[in-house]
Amino acid sequence: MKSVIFDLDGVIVSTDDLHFQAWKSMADRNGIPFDRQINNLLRGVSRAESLEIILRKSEKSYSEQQKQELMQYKNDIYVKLLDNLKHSDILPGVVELINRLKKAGVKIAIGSSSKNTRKILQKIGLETVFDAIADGTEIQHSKPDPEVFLVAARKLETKPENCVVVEDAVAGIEAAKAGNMTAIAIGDAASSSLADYRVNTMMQIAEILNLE
Ligand code: G16
Ligand code: MG
Repeated sequence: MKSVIFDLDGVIVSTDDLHFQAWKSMADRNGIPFDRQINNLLRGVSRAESLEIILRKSEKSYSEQQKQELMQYKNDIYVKLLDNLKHSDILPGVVELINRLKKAGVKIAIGSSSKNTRKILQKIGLETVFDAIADGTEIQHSKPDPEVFLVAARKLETKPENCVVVEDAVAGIEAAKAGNMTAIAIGDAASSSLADYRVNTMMQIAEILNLE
């Protein structure tokens, strides 16, 4: 029996625009060019690595302490924006797929780079639905390193080769494959040549898994 590990942002709920607004505010305040194209590079990437990508466009160099302050500034705005998230923000097909997986006895987990995972799940009303949650607070290395998915597999008490990862980020597909898992790409991640399957809808995942 396979287990399914879901990425959070971009798979269960889309917080892309909220990340954009918060980073944009930080960048504008510091005179750093930032647009949606750069925001797209941050998908699935940790907060600290996201800041490094943004600062490539800056002419100034920043100390570790200043970087911490910039991240804190961004996260304070982001967390306030998360307050508006609600159950209806869950992406199409997710609740139906989760119900079918549960009915079939398939274990499900979250594997997210976000340190705000618990808050997001709570806001959308899915905090008690998953058998395991692995997030950015528990790992040293973010995607494309497989660490977060390996933590999820360990919590599910399942071998990595029995895990199927659902991801919207290329870095996440790389992480799943580095962890010896099956990788299903949705959205942007479809451009990854490493993906085992590419889907447009959640229901296609039920077909891949042969759910009744
Ligand atoms: C998510 C987002 C990334 C974000 C990262 C860290 O990852 O896709 O854009 O930078 O979390 O978020 P936070 O600042 O809340 O810790 P995932 O893995 O859920 O797609
Ligand atoms: Mg994602």
